[in-house]
Amino acid sequence: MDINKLNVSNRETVAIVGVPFDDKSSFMKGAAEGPDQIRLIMHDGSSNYSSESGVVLEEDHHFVDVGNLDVKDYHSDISNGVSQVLEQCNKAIILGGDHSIAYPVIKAFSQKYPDLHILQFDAHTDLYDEYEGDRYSHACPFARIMEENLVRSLTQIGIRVVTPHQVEQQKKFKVDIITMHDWYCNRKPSLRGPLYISLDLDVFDPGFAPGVSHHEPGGMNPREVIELILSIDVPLVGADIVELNPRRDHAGITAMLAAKLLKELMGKMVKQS
Ligand SMILES: [Mn+2]
Repeated sequence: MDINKLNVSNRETVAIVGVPFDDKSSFMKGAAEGPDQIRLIMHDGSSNYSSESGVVLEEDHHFVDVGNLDVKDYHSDISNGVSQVLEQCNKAIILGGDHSIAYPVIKAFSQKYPDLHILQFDAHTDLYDEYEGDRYSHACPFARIMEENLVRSLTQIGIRVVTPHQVEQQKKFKVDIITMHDWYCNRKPSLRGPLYISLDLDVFDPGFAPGVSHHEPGGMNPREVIELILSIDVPLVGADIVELNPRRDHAGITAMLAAKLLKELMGKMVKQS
């Protein structure tokens, strides 16, 4: 990471930070290759930098990519790295990496934004108290976030895998879950700000996003998520895009979707500033 790149006068510039980390993936490795793959496809010349919110994104003006964090210690390196970034600017988007990074990332955000609300797009709740003996597995980050009271509320959308243990955790932490079925029946999230979006690419149907480690059929389509991003009417201060596994992708289809979402999230942030 090159923090000096953030030497910009405008604190509303959006920082992009990569976290190439998949040590906490339970099933398959590869998500560590996600950040660089998203950059590669975003800048390959096949598309431009316009977003559907009407903002044409300019690098080093609207956004600055500070590169990747060097992660040796899962907790301190990620959390301190993101804190450093948030000292320089007000908004950041983190490219994962597996979903375990959300815990140290959101810890850093919560120090800057004590009233943070989270909207999590995911097939899974990631609320396990522990998974295969690891309390920091990518199946657990939102249990850690909620038990440490890091945020004011957690809303999950797209959920389609729920175990009895997770139902208990949902009740304990008062998580608002909009299952895929609820969404299909037109239940919409009520959003509050400052808002942080945690976007696990497995929220999408595997037909749209095969490049993830856990395929869960019956998911969202890209249009639905883009429309939801466009409809946000509360301050959006941060986001992550996680679980891209380039080893499972086909023709870069999932990486391109991740790059598109990155542009839409940046477009929304820039438009609000
Ligand atoms: Mn997931």
